[in-house]
Amino acid sequence: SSQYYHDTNGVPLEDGRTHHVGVAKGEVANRIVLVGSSSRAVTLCSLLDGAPQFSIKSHRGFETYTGTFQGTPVSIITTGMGGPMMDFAVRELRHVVDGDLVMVRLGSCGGLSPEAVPGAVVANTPGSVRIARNFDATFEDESDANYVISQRRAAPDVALAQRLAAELARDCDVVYGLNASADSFYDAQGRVDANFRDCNGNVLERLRARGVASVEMESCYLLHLAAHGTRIRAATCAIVAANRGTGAVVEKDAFEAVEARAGRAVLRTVAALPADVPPPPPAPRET
Ligand code: R1P
Ligand code: URA
Repeated sequence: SSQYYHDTNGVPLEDGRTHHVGVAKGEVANRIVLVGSSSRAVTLCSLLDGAPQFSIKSHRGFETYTGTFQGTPVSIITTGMGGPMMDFAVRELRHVVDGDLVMVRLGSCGGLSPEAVPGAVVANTPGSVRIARNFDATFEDESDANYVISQRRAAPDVALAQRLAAELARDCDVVYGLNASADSFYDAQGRVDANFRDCNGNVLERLRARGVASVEMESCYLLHLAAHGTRIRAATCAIVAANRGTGAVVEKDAFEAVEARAGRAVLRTVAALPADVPPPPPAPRET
């Protein structure tokens, strides 16, 4: 038919494909690695058994690659940047995959703790909080009201997060730490830009006081949706691009080498976890 899409009050489909991620049933494996960038997806695809059997790029910039890793079907999917993009990915992928879903994000992040040095990988075993610009604040001074940090943290699937941390530790410099997902790369991550009145001078120290080791933009959304979704097990980790305390930035070659090592660890993690085993009984998934 000529309708733009069907099911506007649910998950809109056009010709069986989700409207934004652009995938249909049968095209996505139930073990998924989520990455921010195309280049990281290319690196991970090079670690598969061969060229992906299926790939598609959506008109909204999502890329999906489905193949096998050591014989197990996996999908590598780019989310782009930000919470709303992760929201599209998690919801639309859940819609087209039957049964248990295992989702691991391999991101990049800023390091807040001294241990989170450039090139290290932060395994978010404690999960993630969220920090966001407060549109009800006046931004007249450096008030804590300017940025809202969630009191609750979104926790990962315990078994998956532990497996991920163990696999990463085989090949990478791993830090175990709480993440904060910000609604911007800039103001909510304490960056300074003279062109905007962000009044964010205390943001990083507030995050450190909460025990935050890393800051990026999507993990909290994935973990929170998984914890409130149907049969979704999720965990996250991110490669430190720069330490915000020292200002040290990773070398490009070193970053790409860690993407490959961490990528293999993440693929081993999703492939190894028995997806058809139910998650542990209702332990608190948020505290
Ligand atoms: C910002 O540079 C981007 O890098 C981080 C942030 O979460 C944000 O998406 O992750 P990715 O490298 O996975 O995109
Ligand atoms: N991604 C982020 O969101 N922040 C950083 O500092 C680095 C990567």
